[in-house]
Amino acid sequence: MFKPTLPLCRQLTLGLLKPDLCANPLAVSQIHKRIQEAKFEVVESRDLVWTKAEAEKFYGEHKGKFFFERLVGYMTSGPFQALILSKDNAIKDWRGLIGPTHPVRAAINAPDTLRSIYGLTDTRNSFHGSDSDETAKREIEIFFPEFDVDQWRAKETTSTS
Ligand code: IDP
Ligand code: MG
Repeated sequence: MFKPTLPLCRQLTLGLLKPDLCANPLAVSQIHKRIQEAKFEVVESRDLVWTKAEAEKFYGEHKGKFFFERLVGYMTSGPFQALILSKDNAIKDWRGLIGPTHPVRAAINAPDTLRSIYGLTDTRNSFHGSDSDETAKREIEIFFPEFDVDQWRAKETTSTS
């Protein structure tokens, strides 16, 4: 029998508060306030430090680019925070809240965004956000191996249909 299903709206994304930001506890608490105001639910949160190999693996798609070594050095420079965030359209909304990759461009084109306010340079841009459902699942499972993304999505679909 045909069973109509509503489109899945509530999404998960993986956010990172990068090491430059986490060196400043006041900034971290300001960010969490912005996260709350933007109606994201923080599903899981974890503070960690990366090895060089972990950073190289996560950013494997950028291997060979001129900024790769700098990026790996930055991401291994100190503790940072990984967040599973949930909201309708979480992927697009989180990337919207953090803003364009390059903080100087963000300051010109999207001055209210977090990278515009907190980002330091093209590399040290303070935030990460997944760019698709597939990437979100892969990235969440890197930081939260015990979190079952498929199960969460199945439950969300059932409860909204
Ligand atoms: P995104 O983080 O906005 O998705 P990506 O292109 O995936 O941007 O780049 C990953 C990370 O690499 C950025 O967040 C930033 O830290 C760094 N990066 C990207 N482009 C540049 C650049 O042109 N110069 C220096 N660092 C860069
Ligand atoms: Mg990216």
